[in-house]
Amino acid sequence: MAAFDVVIRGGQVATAADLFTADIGIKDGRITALGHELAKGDEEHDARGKLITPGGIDAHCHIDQKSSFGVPGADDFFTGTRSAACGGTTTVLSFAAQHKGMSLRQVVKDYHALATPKAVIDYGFHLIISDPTEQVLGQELPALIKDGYTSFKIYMTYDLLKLNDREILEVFSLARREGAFVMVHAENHDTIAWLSQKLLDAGHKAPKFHEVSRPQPVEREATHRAITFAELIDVPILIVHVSGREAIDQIRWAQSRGLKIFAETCPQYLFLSAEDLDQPGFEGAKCMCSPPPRDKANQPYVWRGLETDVLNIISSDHAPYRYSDAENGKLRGAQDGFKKVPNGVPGLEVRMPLLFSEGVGKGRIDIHRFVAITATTPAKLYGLAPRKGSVAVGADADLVIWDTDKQVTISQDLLHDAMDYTPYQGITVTGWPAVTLSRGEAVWRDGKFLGKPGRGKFLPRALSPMVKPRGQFWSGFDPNSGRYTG
Ligand code: DUC
Ligand code: ZN
Ligand code: ZN
Repeated sequence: MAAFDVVIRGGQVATAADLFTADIGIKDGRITALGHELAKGDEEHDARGKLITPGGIDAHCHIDQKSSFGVPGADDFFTGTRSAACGGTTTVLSFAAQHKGMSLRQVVKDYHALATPKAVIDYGFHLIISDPTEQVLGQELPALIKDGYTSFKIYMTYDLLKLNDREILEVFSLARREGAFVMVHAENHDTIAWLSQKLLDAGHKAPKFHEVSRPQPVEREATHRAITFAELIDVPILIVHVSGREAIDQIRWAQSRGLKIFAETCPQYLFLSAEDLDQPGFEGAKCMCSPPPRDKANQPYVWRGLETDVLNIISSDHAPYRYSDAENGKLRGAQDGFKKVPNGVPGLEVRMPLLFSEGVGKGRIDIHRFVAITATTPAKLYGLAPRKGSVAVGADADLVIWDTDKQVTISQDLLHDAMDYTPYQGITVTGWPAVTLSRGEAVWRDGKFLGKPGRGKFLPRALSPMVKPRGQFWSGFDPNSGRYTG
């Protein structure tokens, strides 16, 4: 019997810290040896002259989830995870979304039923908390955190999802007590509602007014408010899908004061701009997501934020609504205007290649930073390390062997999701995964998808050590015990 099921020979391995040439020996889905001239494996990959990175972790994607309007997304767990794998992502964290009145436990069961038979790569769930009742906060959520659902997203906007300030404080307080991690969608709801109404009253229905209705100060204010609440409660939080300089400045300010505020951005804020919302007909809807892409001058700020670790991770926020579908797609809004368009853009498959090409290839970030923001830091923040997110003995063999010279012009017909468009159509990137391995098994090789539905495993997640409170409530007051601790 061979010592290894799989050996990857002679690649140059990049981690968040190191760059070295080694053979990688894999047994039972895990890396069991890193060395030179390892014994033969049952299967061999020749990676000489090739770069190897950890498989990507996409920590924010919406798969088989309905929008808050009840509009279903285009991808199920097969097409969603297939497209992730073909673009070098080996783990997805998707959402189990509670709507008002639903039991969280039931929501989780329902999402498992969707994912179990179809997922091609490993997956976990963040919860979305939209109805923080006593039952939910007192019983269901603490029990689910113990079962490995250690993070949850809350919304400061969207009629059917948003929490008020008091509810946010309640959720933050619970997260602190249980050691869980809260992700915050930070936009000021009433301002968006007021601006949108004014725009629609004046007859401004086109997609470009989506950005006008959600300008940067709206995101800045909500980001600041979330930071303030996190400081009061003394709980680390993560601001999701940070779009631009105004919010980035708030986050940098908070971090410089020693607060544990983490932040995520997405490819749409690096590669799209508000100009893309202003296209002939209703086409601009293809680039509508929230927060919206900003002006072009904003893009370098987002790159800078990633480079300097103000922004700690990059996720796709894959929220796939087809264009040519008047009921469940972007064209829903063609009649009544931008407010009716489901928000979101696809991006699971192109996140890694876009970042590799325009980030590493163009010298905006180095290869270590690329690995950190696409895999290692999301693994650490969301309780997946050390099993996921690096190349190390004992870790799952989730790896990408890159063809660093391959030029690809992104086009929807090359992609493997269930969409009818990509907002990145026509962008040429240099570098694409030649092989994606999930627990040692090639799920993408030389342009062919090889995975099987149902092979992906659910990942219960640990509490993250990065998410420990600093130990001091504001002014030493503990709202749980009612006592001063400072
Ligand atoms: N905004 C969200 O808040 N979620 C899904 C996609 C989007 O654009
Ligand atoms: Zn969001
Ligand atoms: Zn999202």
